[in-house]
Amino acid sequence: LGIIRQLRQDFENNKLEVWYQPQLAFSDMSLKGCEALLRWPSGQGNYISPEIFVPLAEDAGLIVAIGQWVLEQACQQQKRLENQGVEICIAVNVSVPQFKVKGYAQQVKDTLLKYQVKPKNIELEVTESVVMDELSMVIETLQDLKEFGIEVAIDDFGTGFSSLSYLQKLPLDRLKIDRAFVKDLPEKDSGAIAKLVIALGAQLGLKTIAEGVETQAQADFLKQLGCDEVQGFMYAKPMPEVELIQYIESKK
Ligand code: G
Ligand code: G
Ligand code: MN
Ligand code: NA
Repeated sequence: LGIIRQLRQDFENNKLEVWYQPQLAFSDMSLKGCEALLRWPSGQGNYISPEIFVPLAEDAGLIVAIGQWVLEQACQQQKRLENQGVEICIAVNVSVPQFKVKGYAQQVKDTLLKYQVKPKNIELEVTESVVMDELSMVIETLQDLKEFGIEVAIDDFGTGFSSLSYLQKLPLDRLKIDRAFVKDLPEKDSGAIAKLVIALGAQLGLKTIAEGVETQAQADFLKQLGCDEVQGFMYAKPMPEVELIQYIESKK
């Protein structure tokens, strides 16, 4: 079976999973949100990496349906947690083909309304490739969603090939510092880049979140530069819902 046929079949048979990775405030290490991350089980507790199958699903157009399903899962998860007294924002990754669907903004709004999720509690993560693809269309869609109250983050910031000019055109709330710039901290060159991105965020009135933080030295460096939030294996790995609830309980 081709990998796409298998993916489509598993998606239709409800075999895909959404895991959640906590995002914490540097100020008090409180839980601010979670990033929703797709997981495709391949048997015996193994998973095929989204880095492999997401690009294939994008090419096959399958990401449109899967992406909508992830959003619905995230909305339901957000609501379940809120009903248990834990109000956090869930971030969802959005691919280029999803933006190209006519009426995408309305579809997102309808989904949030369906699950009665407050727009500020859902964040869309877009990469520079989304922005590069069709800037004016993306700006319009994001502005529409921003007016509705949804949060918008730039993912993998600094790793694409776009100019910085889009930063003033997009209705952004957060910059996500890619783990490529976190990995070698506090080494000199990555230190300079992390410092620049955090300062840029502050100047533009955007929050900054560092991804891929694995060591205390990296965390200390980022915190001291004024980075707002952190997401990384040092704090918590992506986990299924049951474990997320245990994690939240253990933090109380
Ligand atoms: O979970 P992991 O860090 O292995 O994810 C690798 C990449 O897969 C992420 O950088 C992200 O861009 C992508 N990814 C994970 N889940 C989703 C999803 O629901 N939609 C899209 N478009 N990409 C995702
Ligand atoms: O590109 P995007 O930000 O969407 O991807 C998030 C990916 O980063 C997820 O696949 C997640 O598993 C991974 N990730 C999150 N924290 C860490 C970390 O501390 N170290 C490493 N190596 N990967 C991480
Ligand atoms: Mn992401
Ligand atoms: Na990233």
